[in-house]
Amino acid sequence: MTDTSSIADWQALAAKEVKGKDLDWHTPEGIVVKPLYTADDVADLDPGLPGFAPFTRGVRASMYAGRPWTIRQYAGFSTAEESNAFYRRNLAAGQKGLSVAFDLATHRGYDSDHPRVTGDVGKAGVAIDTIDDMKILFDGIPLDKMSVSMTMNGAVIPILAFFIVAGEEQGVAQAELDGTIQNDILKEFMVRNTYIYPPEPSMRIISDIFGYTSRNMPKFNSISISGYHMQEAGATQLQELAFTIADGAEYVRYGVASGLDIDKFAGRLSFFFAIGMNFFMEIAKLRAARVLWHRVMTNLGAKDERSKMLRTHCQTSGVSLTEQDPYNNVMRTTIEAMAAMLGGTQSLHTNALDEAIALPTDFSARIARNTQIVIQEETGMTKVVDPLGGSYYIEALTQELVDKAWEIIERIEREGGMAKAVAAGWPKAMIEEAAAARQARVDRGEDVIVGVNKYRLANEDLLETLEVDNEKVRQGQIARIAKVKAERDAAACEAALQALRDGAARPASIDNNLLALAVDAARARATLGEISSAMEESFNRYGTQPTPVKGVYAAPYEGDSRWQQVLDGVKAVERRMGRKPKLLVAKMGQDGHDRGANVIASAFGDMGFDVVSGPLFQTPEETVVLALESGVDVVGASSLAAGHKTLIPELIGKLRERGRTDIKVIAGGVIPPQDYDYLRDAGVQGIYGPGSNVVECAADVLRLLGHNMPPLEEAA
Ligand code: MLC
Ligand code: 5AD
Repeated sequence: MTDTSSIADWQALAAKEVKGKDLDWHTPEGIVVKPLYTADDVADLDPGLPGFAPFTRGVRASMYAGRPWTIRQYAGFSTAEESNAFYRRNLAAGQKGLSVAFDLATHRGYDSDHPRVTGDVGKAGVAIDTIDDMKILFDGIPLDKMSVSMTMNGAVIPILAFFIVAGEEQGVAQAELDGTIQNDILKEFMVRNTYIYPPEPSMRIISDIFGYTSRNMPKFNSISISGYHMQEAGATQLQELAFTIADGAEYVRYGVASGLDIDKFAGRLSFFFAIGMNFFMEIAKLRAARVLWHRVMTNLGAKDERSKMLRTHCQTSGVSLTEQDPYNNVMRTTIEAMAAMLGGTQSLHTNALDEAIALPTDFSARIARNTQIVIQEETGMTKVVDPLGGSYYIEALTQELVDKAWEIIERIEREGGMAKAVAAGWPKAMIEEAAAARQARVDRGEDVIVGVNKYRLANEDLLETLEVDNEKVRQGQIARIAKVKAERDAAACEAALQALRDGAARPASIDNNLLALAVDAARARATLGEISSAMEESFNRYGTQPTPVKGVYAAPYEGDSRWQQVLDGVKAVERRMGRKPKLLVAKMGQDGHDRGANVIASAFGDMGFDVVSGPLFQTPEETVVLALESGVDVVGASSLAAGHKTLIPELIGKLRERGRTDIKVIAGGVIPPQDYDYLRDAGVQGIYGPGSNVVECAADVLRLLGHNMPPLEEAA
């Protein structure tokens, strides 16, 4: 044992070595990480044993020594045929579980022939309109043997119904279906934005799914309570942890309130976390999550140990990957994958190196998958359970995260639970503040990103990326919808849809379960759009107005000369125009990724621009109307779901039709460099990909507005 005097000796020696420099690390979580941890830091900590409560060291006694985590790569694009072929190639090459990514039209409950989704069909995932698409998606993949995760939250009722009926028509009983449905709406309202209905009916849908699956699908995980998207939206790991556990507690309360016995459904709740670059913090986060869930479930009255066991999927962080020097992403993903496994995940997706600009190709998917296979099969890392257990640092950090997250969870509980907190908006605001602060640290070079704000290459090679011809996919989908509609028994289908409409209009009960009614509609060949609208008649469609945070981006720039130059530039333009320069931050199509748009709106607001934050899910026409009504000088279109080549040219066309070529259009987000010329030819005057410095973007915009803005080099 180290005694106190020897720690004092160490402090003296270390201080001498670094000439008094402060070695404490103040993390965004508000944790002060010390340069050394010793036995003193863990004197009263006992992490127990793996497989035993509170499961700090893992939910299974043998963990990966008994069975490695599931290599489960999230994928989907274009048509069901193409995605099915991709899945089969990946399974043959060592992937172990499936994970379906749907396109945004599907997420939002629209069939591919709907006028609002022309830019989205088949783009960010696979287009699914009918049970026929779902059957093709799993053609040759036996649903009683393969566990399938489906990331679906908005259109969760039709998708799960299609899945059940696809199994049925393969000859697989519901009781044999193994997999997970994401079904986590609270985080959609907070960060991911693929909701359809308002919160209250959305929560009813979740309870209905808990009820149905606990009665009919005992092997199926009825929810994947997700922190992943919070971290992607900018949350600190502590926020991700606390909000996710609080979400879980809320779902359990709703399930119990709907009449379910807690131990009848809680064992099939699962979780999903992001794993970013703060290696040890991520490992500690997964361990802390298990401890917290055990505590929460004990407090909620669960008796069965399986109800208190936090089982989780993890995905390496998309937002940590870069467009610049993209091979660095392979290293980043490897580090993150190791954190996920050392934290004890049950299932893992490793991101592809082209993450920042496109969906994976066969090549990039292979490298991503092999990252996990190499760890599992070449390194011996799976042979020992929780190899970091007992590390002074890991155990102390785990405890600190437990304590700090518990404070946040208690605040949420005091205020009536997560649904209320989400409605009040403060968790979202906290995450947006963290996102703006992080962007400022990156733009100022305080948080290093290799190849972006340090060691940047003078010339970048082009990566070959996956391109989906969404017009072709859309036409194919429209033809299949027409075929299904022509061949079905129209009266039977209408009767099933009417039963669903009636069911949505009446309160939930064991005999009035929306999923059961939708399964009947799926059997009768109703489309996804029809099933969604049948419920929408009673539930309505939900929308919100973005409210960017103020002052957070600006704060660290106080006294910075380049910052001042931009502020002066904005003032000069303001003097010339007689008003502030005005920017519309536009989100078109069904793309709900709004971190970038919100950060831009906050930062430009802080720099003195008059900013209009457009609502989500606009058509190009609606965006033009808003731009004209608001009298903006610049429209900045933020696109992260590959709709840019369809939606932005349409926007420019509509501005031209109205003779408003004076309004500048710029674009930002996930846009492959291969598409830059196409967009410039269409009239886009500035393109800002991931890794762009926001202050320099503003400098560019000032130039577009005719201000003589000096380049960065002349700032000082
Ligand atoms: C595991 N098992 C063991 C064992 N380890 N048995 C004996 N000894 C051991 N050591 C058993 C388990 O108990 C289980 O059986 C079976 O093996 C499978 O193991 P698992 O650990 O449950 O793994 P898995 O089936 O992969 O399930 C993992 C999960 C699940 C519970 C986390 O929910 C899941 O797969 N989630 C994936 C979610 C996902 O892919 N999401 C993508 C989101 S992408 P039994 O009988 O006990 O079940 C996204 C991006 C976006 O969201 O925004 O679009
Ligand atoms: N295929 C593969 N990965 C995807 N992601 C999103 N959509 C797809 C898809 N269709 C991944 C990216 C993204 C995260 C949310 O999921 O890594 O950042």
